[in-house]
Amino acid sequence: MRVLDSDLMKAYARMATDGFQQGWHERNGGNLSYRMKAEEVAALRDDFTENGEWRVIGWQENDESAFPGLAGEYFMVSGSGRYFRNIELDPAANVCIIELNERGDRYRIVWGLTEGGMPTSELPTHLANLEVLKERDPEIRIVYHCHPTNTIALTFVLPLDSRVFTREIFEMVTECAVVFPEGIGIVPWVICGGRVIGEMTAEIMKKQDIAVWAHHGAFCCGKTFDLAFGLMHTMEKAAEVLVKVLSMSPVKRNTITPDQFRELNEPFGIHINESFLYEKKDGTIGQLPEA
Ligand code: 2HA
Ligand code: ZN
Repeated sequence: MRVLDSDLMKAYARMATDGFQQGWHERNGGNLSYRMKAEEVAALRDDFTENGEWRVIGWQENDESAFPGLAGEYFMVSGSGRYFRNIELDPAANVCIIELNERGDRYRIVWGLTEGGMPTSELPTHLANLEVLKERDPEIRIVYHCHPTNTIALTFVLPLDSRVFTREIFEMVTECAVVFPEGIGIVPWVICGGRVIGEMTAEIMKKQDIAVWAHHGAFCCGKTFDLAFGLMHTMEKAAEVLVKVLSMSPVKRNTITPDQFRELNEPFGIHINESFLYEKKDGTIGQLPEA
């Protein structure tokens, strides 16, 4: 089967368009990776070229990295400098499939990027995350990075603290605590494309499904494109509500209380991490938990 005719390519391209239409992918912003299933590789293999050059997987610092937990796997990833708004129009020019070698320290392009180029500048960060996630749950295959406006805006006014950021987002839309009960991890501003930010994000992904990069964007993971997109969409919706609330008042008159959050656990079959359900002294938005 041709990659262009596959359900995988269609789902990938649809997600790119959905993200672009949300306004999360200005210019070449954002990147998307998918760890392919063995049966997808088998079905599409005839469409691959296997004479591509093996290349090192380098962070911006030009050091080499290895992802042995992903050795021999195939990934669909966006191209460096490519625009999400063009992916659905011409997937083969803007996306590629890469193969990792048996040590997980070299990759080669087996499909796509027909006009030349490289996988996303965040490739090592995606692989670092996908490696941690595969270990956490082999069904988690997607890592998605975008620039969601309201979430980014909040990184200028909320404390860059996972507990506070998560709690304020949780309070905005009931659904959030149900969809990501382990909350949001926060990475302070660090240069993107490098090892430090990549490893900080992967550390968060050991337990949490979303990492916000202060003054830049967010990373999330998922088992399917629907789940990964829905996760980002849910957080960003709550962030939009919070931006609106903050534009009216620095204080909430009414909100969801810790005990009300706890009421969600049983009916929804979740366990909201208690570290987010600290007592607050008043309705001031962004207050830190009492020491
Ligand atoms: O250019 O968003 O973080 C893609 C990015 C880098
Ligand atoms: Zn970015």
